[in-house]
Amino acid sequence: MKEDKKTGEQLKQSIEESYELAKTAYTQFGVNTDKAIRAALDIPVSVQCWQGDDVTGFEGSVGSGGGILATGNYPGRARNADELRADAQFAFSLIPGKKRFNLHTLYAETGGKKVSRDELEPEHFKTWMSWSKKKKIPLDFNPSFFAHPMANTGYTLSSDDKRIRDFWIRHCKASRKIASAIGANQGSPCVNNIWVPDGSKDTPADRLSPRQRLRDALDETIEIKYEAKTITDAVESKLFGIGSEAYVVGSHEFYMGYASARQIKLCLDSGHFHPTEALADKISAALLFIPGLLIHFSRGLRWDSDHVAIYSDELRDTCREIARAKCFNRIDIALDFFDASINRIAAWTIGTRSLRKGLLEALLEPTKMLTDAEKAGKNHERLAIMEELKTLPFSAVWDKLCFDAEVPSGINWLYKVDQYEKDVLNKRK
Ligand code: RNT
Ligand code: ZN
Repeated sequence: MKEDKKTGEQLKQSIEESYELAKTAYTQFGVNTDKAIRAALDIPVSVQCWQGDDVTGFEGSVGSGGGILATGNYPGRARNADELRADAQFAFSLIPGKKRFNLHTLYAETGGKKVSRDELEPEHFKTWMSWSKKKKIPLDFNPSFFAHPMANTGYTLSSDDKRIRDFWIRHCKASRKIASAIGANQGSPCVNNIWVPDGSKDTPADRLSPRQRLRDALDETIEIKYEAKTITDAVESKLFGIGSEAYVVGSHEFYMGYASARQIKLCLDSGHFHPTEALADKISAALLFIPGLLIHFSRGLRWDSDHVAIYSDELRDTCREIARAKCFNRIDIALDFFDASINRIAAWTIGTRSLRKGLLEALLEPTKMLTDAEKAGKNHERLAIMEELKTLPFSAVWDKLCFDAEVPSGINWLYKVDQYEKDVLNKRK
């Protein structure tokens, strides 16, 4: 493979030419590609900070724990906040469309001082907040219930030890306070997503009590009210984790019920279900009963392995369902993967570009044509159109989107990552 050495003018011309042909092809299906490009660029995607440093954070801890695990040893991991910000900014220059940056409390900057997780304050995120303002990248947030001595029993908010439970309740409260301060600072709600690893390696005898405790602990936390324009609360379910193979307290049914009863958002992570279960089918059902969803695009390989999101059928189906629901205002879109075995900036770029591709493709769907065929009982027509859509000149529209967003089209971004690896990452020892 060779780098495309076209000059700016030549590149522009070839992109525009192919795009004109593509536009005509889509017109046959009544689709306005210009409109779809603008809409796709306008959807914020929350990029997970933890791909940049293998979920390590700045507390000086060694591993993620809590059932999650970044495997691999590719050189160049960001070792501190400045490196993480620089890497993210570089990745953002290769990724089209609106972006947010998703932090964990692990990424607090305490100036070398040890601050207990239940004592964290908004001030420990002030550098993040000013960076976010300056770069116009809004932030999202997560309390961190893992990689901590108080999480060693495998139970946090649902622990039967009141001392442990109260510690994590205080942590969760601190996290919401910080998220709300971030939201006020950036003038848009900060999504605070609660995921707890709590569960059991082997078959428990009592499945109920931890769930009652989790419900009550969450209630105690969300009882503190913040203005809706500063914070969005979400809860994330899971099927199993490493060390919680037999039982996870915060299962899908638990959080579906909880989010619906308390009218908060539900986080669906594409790696958190049985392998043949897909998020696409859950969206329309869940949206009937809860105010909105947070989606973690990930990729499970055999298990919740957190591989880099790719332009898979599953991702594309999920994007289509979001677009069909016409509920972009009720669905927060985020990424959640961490692969330490490949260049981490490439990982961010591949995952986020693939998701944006999925969103663009979804917005290029002539949905009404499909539902009309369905209503008329012509399911062969529905299937025929769906099949034709798959081979329309999508890549020409994608290249045009990248061009409009002033990021590299095609594979050209890869050469920039190579250069950054040589100039910056390889110098980190
Ligand atoms: C874990 C959850 C959770 C984490 C991040 C780091 O299984 O998916 O979202 O990946 O909070
Ligand atoms: Zn997740």
